Amino acid sequence: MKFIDEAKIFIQAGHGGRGCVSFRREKFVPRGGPNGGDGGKGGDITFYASHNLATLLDFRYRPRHSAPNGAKGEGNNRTGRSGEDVEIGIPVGTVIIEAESQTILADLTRDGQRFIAARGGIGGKGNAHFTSSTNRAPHFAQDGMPGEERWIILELKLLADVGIIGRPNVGKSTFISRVSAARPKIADYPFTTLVPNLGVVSYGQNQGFVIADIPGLITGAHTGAGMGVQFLKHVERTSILLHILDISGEDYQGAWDLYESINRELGLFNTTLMNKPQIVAINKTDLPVTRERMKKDVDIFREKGIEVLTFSAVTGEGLDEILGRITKQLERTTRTQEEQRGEGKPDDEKGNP
Ligand SMILES: Nc1nc2c(ncn2[C@@H]2O[C@H](COP(=O)(O)OP(=O)(O)OP(=O)(O)O)[C@@H](O)[C@H]2O)c(=O)[nH]1
Ligand SMILES: [Mg+2]
Repeated sequence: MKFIDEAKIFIQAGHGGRGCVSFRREKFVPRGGPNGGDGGKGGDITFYASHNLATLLDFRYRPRHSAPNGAKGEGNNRTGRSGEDVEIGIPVGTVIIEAESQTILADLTRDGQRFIAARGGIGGKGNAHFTSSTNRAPHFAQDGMPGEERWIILELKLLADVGIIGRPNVGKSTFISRVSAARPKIADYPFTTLVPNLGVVSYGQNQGFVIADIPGLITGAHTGAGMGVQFLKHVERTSILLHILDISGEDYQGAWDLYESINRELGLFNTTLMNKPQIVAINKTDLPVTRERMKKDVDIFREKGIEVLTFSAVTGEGLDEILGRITKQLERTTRTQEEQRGEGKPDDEKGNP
């Protein structure tokens, strides 16, 4: 299945039906009163988030969606039938943006969450509404109101706890395949991963967490080099980043260099990404060249106050420690978020007098 994370579509809700002009006709009643019913309401266009959907691909094939109009009112005070609402499924994590103003209308982050994106017009009133002391037989009725219409942009941003970043070929996909059931393509060339992959990791007694593996980044990615930075939006919502380094390459100039060049790209894309806590880890410790170089690299990072983990996604060495570290960091982040919201501890434990 092709992964599409952006789509521009046009939505048109149904128009309200016209009200009816009609008069009662009964035997022996020469001039009956007005009995024209109201028009029916036009159908709404509603989006709902579903865990069963993973891509916005369908919208590329079908960029226009409209809901039916309400039916005209009828005689005998009968209201016209309402146009049926149209319900459109989108993947959980999709942001709905109004194209013209670029305002975010909704962000559907929970399964089943709904948003009415275009409201159907209400039906016009029939002539039965318009009798007055001076006009007992009104010959007019209202038109229905037009349904709302607008261009909107759907933008899918995956929901994961941890985002893996790094240059191509460092072993991001190998890592996720070792710690979760995700089975992305792995190969000995850059840009093997072309779309993000999600993996669910169960670790310890906790409920586990979700990891996102995205295509590799290179210097100049923010200007479109390589796969560009478009996929970074999928790690925007993660709590932490796992930054994987590979120091076994021939063009190796020290791990700090590699680390900084990726962080620069992050910052140029979006500064909030740069401020996310990062767990830094050097992969491929099974290779002699990596083992040879890593001690110095680890020391350089330590001098700058950053602790670097080392692991081998192939042999599994060091993986457990990484998962433990991620779990701890996630707990810490959750706690901070709760504290910021003033949840968690009761008042008397907060150190208040
Ligand atoms: N020796 C060794 N090779 C590894 C290790 N982890 C990954 N590799 C190899 O490195 C190459 C790249 O691995 P991937 O997992 O595809 O790398 P990636 O970071 O996902 O690459 P892109 O998707 O292109 O960004 C593959 O040939 C892997 O077999 C490791 O721990 N040791
Ligand atoms: Mg990959």
